Amino acid sequence: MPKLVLYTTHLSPPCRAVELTAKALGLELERKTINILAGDNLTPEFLKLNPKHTIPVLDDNGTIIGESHAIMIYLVRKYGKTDALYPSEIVQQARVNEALHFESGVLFARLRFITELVFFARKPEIPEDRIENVRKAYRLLEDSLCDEFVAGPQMTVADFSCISTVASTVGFISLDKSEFPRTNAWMERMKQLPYYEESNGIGATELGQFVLKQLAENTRSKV
Ligand SMILES: N[C@@H](CCC(=O)N[C@@H](CS)C(=O)NCC(=O)O)C(=O)O
Repeated sequence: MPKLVLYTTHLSPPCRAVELTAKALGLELERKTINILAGDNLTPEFLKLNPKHTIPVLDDNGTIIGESHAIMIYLVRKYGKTDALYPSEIVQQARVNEALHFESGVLFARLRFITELVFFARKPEIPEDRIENVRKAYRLLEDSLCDEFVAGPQMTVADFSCISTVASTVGFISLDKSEFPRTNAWMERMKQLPYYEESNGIGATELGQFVLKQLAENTRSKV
């Protein structure tokens, strides 16, 4: 078994995406918890690992990788017994890459535009245009979900990436079943994974609740 160290926290969607991937591959991770709100990611030691000061960061016996999408692909290519989670076939791989970039550039970016305001700028409410941007992202996901999974009929790392963010956002911006039936069905499918709750469900729920709690606290401290 390789010695894989992951700098991570359950609250972070990209960290959870990597944790889902590791579980799917049967890999054990040594988790080192990084508390971003306490500034653990800004220490000189951490900045040496990742000057971009983001988590997750993987340390695979001295090989350091500091980006969830890159880490997931690395783990599948290096340790996967098959290429199912990140297909080698060029067209299938392009579909997975497309969904990974959608997660990074749209789904996660729009969540982060909110969490930064709530946790760091301490805003008492989420501006309506940022909520609307998330709803538009839900719509884009719904309209592109024409198969069982986000990049086709098989589950891939793109599903881990997208579910980590969407399951977090729904904690404070609802994803109505009648308006987004395909997305809700896909989420239910992902929840069937035996390791889903441990690797993603608990942390996603925690993040949603934490956003709501922090908004209430920001409101109180404004008064
Ligand atoms: N595209 C990156 C995004 C990573 C990211 O922004 N992580 C957040 C936590 S969810 C973080 O580390 N923020 C701290 C910072 O930017 O200083 C990935 O997927 O790894």
